[in-house]
Amino acid sequence: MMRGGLEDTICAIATPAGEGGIGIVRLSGSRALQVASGLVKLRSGRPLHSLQTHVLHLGDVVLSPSLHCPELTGARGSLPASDLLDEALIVYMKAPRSFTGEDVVEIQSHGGGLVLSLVCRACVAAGARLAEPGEFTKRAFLNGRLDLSQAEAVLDTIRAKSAVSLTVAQRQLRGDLAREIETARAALLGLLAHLEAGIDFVEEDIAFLRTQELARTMGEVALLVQRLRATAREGRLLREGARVVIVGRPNVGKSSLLNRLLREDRAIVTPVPGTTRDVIEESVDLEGVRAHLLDTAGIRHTEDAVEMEGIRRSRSARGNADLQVVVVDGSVPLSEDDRELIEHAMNGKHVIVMNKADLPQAVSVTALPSGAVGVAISAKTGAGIAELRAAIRAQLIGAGAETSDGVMIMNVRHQTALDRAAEALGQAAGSVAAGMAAELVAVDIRAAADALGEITGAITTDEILERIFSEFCIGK
Ligand SMILES: Nc1nc2c(ncn2[C@@H]2O[C@H](COP(=O)(O)OP(=O)(O)OP(=O)(O)O)[C@@H](O)[C@H]2O)c(=O)[nH]1
Ligand SMILES: [Mg+2]
Repeated sequence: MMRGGLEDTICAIATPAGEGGIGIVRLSGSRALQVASGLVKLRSGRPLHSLQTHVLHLGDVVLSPSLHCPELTGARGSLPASDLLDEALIVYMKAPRSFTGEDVVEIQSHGGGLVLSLVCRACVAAGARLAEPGEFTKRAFLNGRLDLSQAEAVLDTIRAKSAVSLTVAQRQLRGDLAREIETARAALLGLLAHLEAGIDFVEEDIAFLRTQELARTMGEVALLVQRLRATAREGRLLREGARVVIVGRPNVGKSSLLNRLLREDRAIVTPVPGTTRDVIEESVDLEGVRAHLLDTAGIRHTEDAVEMEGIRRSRSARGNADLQVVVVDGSVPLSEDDRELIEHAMNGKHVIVMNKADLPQAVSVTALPSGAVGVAISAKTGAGIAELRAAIRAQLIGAGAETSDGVMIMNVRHQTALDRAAEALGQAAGSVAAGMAAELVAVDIRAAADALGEITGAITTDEILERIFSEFCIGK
């Protein structure tokens, strides 16, 4: 629960738990300097309220004797007066030129758990309140420093596990998504203004704004919404990582391929068909895109109960995969089983791998059905692995993520808001085509504009904010 208003000065440890070279306690609010004065003495001897903004100053963190510190009583009994806790660098960022848009003081001490918790406790004793999770970022939003999509991009940046998802998050943090959404929303609000004027003064149909112009603007916005929605699939892959399942007949080299891609001997490899019985899952970075690789049991007819269960799991893993890598043994002709597996994979994203290229080849990539993406490799020597990685990556993520102007939807909340906007725009278009009254069209355009406004936070509720910021860690 978010309690407390913007008038509180809040504090939190902003660096991760555990030991580190430095650790930072952050203060934000109108009394940040005053609170800091209660525990920091500058080496220069100057008072804190005269601090130059955005400059580092050396100081000492001093604990007041009234501070209650159970951690220290065991070792030293009660604290002596003016106990020196640590030396620290202090930076003051004067409002509004700070992350939150408020007065911010950061105390950079050594990064020990006890040191930081005592600094934080001293801040509370000096009049600050402990921050809720995400409260610094929430303040940045409430103070107009960030829109909601940018605030979410802060979290995406912290959580980014691959270079591409970091790029997308950074683009969003810079406001690229917000700009596109706000342009579209402004266009819809412009239409509404016209329509409402029409409602007030003409009291008939949409004479005030020519139907053509109305349809054209709505069409443009619908196109943009559509384009953004289309990126959500790839966006999900970036957020969660792609599930890439390796399937094939027994003994074709699936586990050898997994080990190659992971660059470690993760799965057991033997010349015995039916070696792998369980699904083995490991994550790997494919040139900036995170993938969860699943090695599976070779698919064949068998009476062995354990192997049958393994094959059942292979098929089920195949069912929720984002991409199938079908491995075939290139040194023997394609079997009926191979063809079935290839055909199944070609219904979605796939790469057909002709393995064992180091042996004399019985089939080549050209023998694959047209439309199949095929790569010849040798899991044994490593030949073709780079091409395979590139092929998998290209299938998973189109060029969009790399181009500088490509805004991508990584966030489920944005996706559902866009879905609602699209639906409302569809209804509005239907009403215009059917020659319905302006009021009716206006209702749907308003709904579309509001759905877009939820993405940037122009339209928002306490529940939405609560849900978003509670996902953050404390100190962010
Ligand atoms: N010559 C050659 N042998 C390979 C290659 N890849 C795998 N093998 C051999 O093929 C055999 C089977 O390899 P695995 O990786 O266990 O095959 P698998 O598809 O996982 O087999 P199951 O788990 O039984 O379904 C082993 O003897 C490997 O050494 C390759 O590129 N070239
Ligand atoms: Mg195997």
